[in-house]
Amino acid sequence: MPLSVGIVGLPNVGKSTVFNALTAGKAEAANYPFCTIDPNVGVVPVHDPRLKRIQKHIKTDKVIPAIVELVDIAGLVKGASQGEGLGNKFLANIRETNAILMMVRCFEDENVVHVAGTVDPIRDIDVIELELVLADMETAEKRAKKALSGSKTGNKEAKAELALAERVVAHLSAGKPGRSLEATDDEKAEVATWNLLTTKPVLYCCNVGEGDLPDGNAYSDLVKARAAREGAGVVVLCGKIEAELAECSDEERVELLAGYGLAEPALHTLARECYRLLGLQSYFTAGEKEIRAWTIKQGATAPEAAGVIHTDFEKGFIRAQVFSLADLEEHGSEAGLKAAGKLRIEGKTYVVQDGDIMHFLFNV
Ligand SMILES: Nc1nc2c(ncn2[C@@H]2O[C@H](COP(=O)(O)OP(=O)(O)O)[C@@H](O)[C@H]2O)c(=O)[nH]1
Ligand SMILES: [Mg+2]
Repeated sequence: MPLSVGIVGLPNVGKSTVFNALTAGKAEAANYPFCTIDPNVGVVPVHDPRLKRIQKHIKTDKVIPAIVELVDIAGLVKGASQGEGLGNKFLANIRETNAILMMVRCFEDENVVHVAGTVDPIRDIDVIELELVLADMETAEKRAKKALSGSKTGNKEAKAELALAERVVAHLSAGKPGRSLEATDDEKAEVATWNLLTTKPVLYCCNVGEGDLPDGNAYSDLVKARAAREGAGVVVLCGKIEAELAECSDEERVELLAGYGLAEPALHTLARECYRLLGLQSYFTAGEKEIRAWTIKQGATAPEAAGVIHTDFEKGFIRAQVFSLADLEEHGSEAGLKAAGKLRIEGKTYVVQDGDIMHFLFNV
């Protein structure tokens, strides 16, 4: 199961607009056999400028980017945790994802109804967060109840879990999300197994008006300030324009982007940020047949990285040959790298760095 990001927000904030624009690049993602059929689940290529830079020095037939999986979750409304507007079902959909992309309406448009009547991104974030907190309280209270019966028999572990669950309930009762709970690493690992909604990492996406690019507006500034306090990331985009950019030809795109003062579609940034939000990073393989980005967890070792290509590569791992993009650019080719002593040999304990270019040696 690939890790996925759920797009969460009030109705009519631009979730589906952005989801559809993101998944419009189907041709590229079609390389992937697990490309999903569900209309609410999409596979999005992670545009990585490093792939083009590698291609400048290593001629290849095809370039395959990494992908990230996104889920378009139906809009939540106030009362969702009590079942309002199919809320329970939508909260269950969020539970199946690994991170949350919180879409926030920062555009004025009298033709697009706002469920609360006015544009107010901070209030909207609070409404959504409260529903997630309430759903988590139910989960944590159930945990506490279960641990309570276990602790009555004198079970030490159950006692510890009861204390932890009670702390989590108190924290949530104060309206705070689970991710801001102060706890030891062990406690956090325990809470992670409860699969709370508010411990999932969050990225804010401000959907601003066409005239507000590239920097956003007063509304998105409020979201940025909040995100900074929480240590969360923010991407500013205009859903309407991104939808246009996804549809048009390459030449038109260049012109449109320049007109709005954008270096690239904001969706490229968004996909990269989602990837990072999931704790993922890429290493590359590069040869005549293909240059490809492979997805690993941050902190993965060389054999684990090899295992992403094929389990046999992990089982029979002998060593890896590694070089960096910077060194490739300096020395121009693998032969040049070799002559300069820049082809490193790494063993089983090597922790792969984001952007490493690797060959694996293995036996089966
Ligand atoms: N003016 C404007 N309208 C937008 C923008 N993004 C989405 N909309 C409109 O807002 C409405 C709701 O969008 P949708 O993506 O379906 O919202 P969802 O309910 O969050 O999935 C649609 O009529 C969109 O055309 C935007 O950036 N600017
Ligand atoms: Mg929608």
